[in-house]
Amino acid sequence: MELSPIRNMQAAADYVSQQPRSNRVVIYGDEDVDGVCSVMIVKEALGRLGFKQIETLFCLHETEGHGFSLKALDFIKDKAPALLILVDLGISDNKGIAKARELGFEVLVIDHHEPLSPELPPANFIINPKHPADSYHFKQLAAAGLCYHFARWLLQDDPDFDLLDEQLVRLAGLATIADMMPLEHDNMVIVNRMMDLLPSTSQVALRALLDRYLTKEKTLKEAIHQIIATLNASQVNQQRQAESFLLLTEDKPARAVKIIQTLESRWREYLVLREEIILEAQQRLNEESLEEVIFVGGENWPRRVIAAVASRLADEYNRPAFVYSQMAKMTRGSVRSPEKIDCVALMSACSEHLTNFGGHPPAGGFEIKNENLQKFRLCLIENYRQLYG
Ligand SMILES: [Mn+2]
Repeated sequence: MELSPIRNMQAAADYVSQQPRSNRVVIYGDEDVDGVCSVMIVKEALGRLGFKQIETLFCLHETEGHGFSLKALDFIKDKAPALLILVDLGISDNKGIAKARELGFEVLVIDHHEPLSPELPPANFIINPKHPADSYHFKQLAAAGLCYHFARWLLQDDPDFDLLDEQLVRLAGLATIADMMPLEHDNMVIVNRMMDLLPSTSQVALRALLDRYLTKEKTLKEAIHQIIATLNASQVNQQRQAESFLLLTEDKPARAVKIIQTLESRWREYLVLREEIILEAQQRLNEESLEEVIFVGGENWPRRVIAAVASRLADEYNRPAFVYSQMAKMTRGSVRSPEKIDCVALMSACSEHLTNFGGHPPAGGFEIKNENLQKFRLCLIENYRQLYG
């Protein structure tokens, strides 16, 4: 595979390579599988380069939403001066990044989300194919795919890179599937290599997961989806450590199996909860006349199920589904839309009502003050008619 020509890959890799190895590095990532794999890839690469002080932390979705918030910065501010690497988030976190620079962090953003405003955050380097100045032809890499390419830049002179390369591409491939990125171009190369290399892995957690899921009746693809489902049941604790990260970095098989069992039992609880909420949503939709855009939610609908509920409703009713969880003042929601309908475009057209939003054409998320919910709903319907009616 060639070194990726994505903008800033080389410049950022040169910059990192020139840092004294005793410098502190903080890697901060999203809590989902893509974020966790991204953190792992960057951590492995920097460790291989000889960095001694690497800390890894994750975003608390449930309470802070997506991104690098001022609260997150508060948590890490004592670690400055340091190199702060934000992965799978950061591209729209102008405030948090500006403040981090003031506090003495040098900031590298490796993100694949669409920038929400034309003004980009004041990071030292931004790697994001969706950056307006990036001319790379393929924009749909997962964050872990970007991190993998970055690792290749960092370790291009390492004579023993091959073994590590296999380890990293497995993570990048899993993340690409978990993030539902289109399986074409670079993604296809990464995912095909992962499929070839996964069954032979000796990495403790992946080995334990495969031993459980890759049974005689199951295809490799099915086993991979089960691995991702288990990893997705992970939570982040108050120290901002993600269980899935602890699992994937565990080197004792018995302990890995214990973490897997915890995640599996949480996954089963999650499935029950998800079906309850889907049923409630369907009942409500069937009582009312169906609109072009599904907009449904509830007070304290658990945030971790709403993305899956949106996905089910979008499939079943074949229209964009906005599903939300309403809290005291704020509401957070997830969107899924059928093929050819761009949910980010719909939200952009109504962004005046939102406090935050983001995502890709088929899947996204939003954050809104409760008082604007109905205005947002009407705006979505109106714009849907204009764009797709
Ligand atoms: Mn991602």
